[in-house]
Amino acid sequence: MQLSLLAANVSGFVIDMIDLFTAATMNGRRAAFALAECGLAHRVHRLDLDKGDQRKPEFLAINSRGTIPAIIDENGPGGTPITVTQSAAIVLYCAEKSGKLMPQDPQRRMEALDWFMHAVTDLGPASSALFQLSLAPDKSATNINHFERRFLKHCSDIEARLQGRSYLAGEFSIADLALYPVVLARAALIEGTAGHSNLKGWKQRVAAREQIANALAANG
Ligand SMILES: N[C@@H](CCC(=O)N[C@@H](CS)C(=O)NCC(=O)O)C(=O)O
Repeated sequence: MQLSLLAANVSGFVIDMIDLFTAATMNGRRAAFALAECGLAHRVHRLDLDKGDQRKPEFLAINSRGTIPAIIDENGPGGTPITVTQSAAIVLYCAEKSGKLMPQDPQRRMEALDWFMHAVTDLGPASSALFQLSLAPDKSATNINHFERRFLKHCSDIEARLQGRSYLAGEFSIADLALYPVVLARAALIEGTAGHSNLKGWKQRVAAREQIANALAANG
């Protein structure tokens, strides 16, 4: 990990540049996709989690919890620097800063927030539980089956919501952005499960979005 200059300065003009500290994980991708979809200029600092970059003093000075993602925006609210260290908060920060990803219509806006929370507080933790089980010394088939069924129950709710809709709030929003990295992380489980055709179609639509595809190709 290399911490470079936090604000680029060309011919006296400060470029509005955000520093992203990330890795190719569900939460890291969420932040990378948000910056890309919102068209916010950013520099990527990749951390090697296996080598423990997240526990190095220079990164702990950015996020004392020692987890990615984190962003530093030297040109934060009121022109003052800000650090944001939760993937969902980074999505909201990018949406607010850019005016993108949040529907203008009040009804749709609330729906976007509702499904955003579903992705972040229901599907995300269910996926993380499966990840933790894969690391556990005792890989109990009963436990894995329990959490897979829990994850797929949430997928069924998404499936119903996508009936007759291209995106969760009718237009591409924070909700789809937050959900996509979770679906990527559990792609094998979803693809290996019969049905869920709305969800599988949605996954293809999101994958085809230029900014998402570019961010995935660049950052993994
Ligand atoms: N709630 C946080 C979770 C962040 C998190 O757990 N990040 C993981 C990677 S996805 C991490 O940095 N793990 C390294 C570690 O815990 O040592 C978020 O959504 O950003």
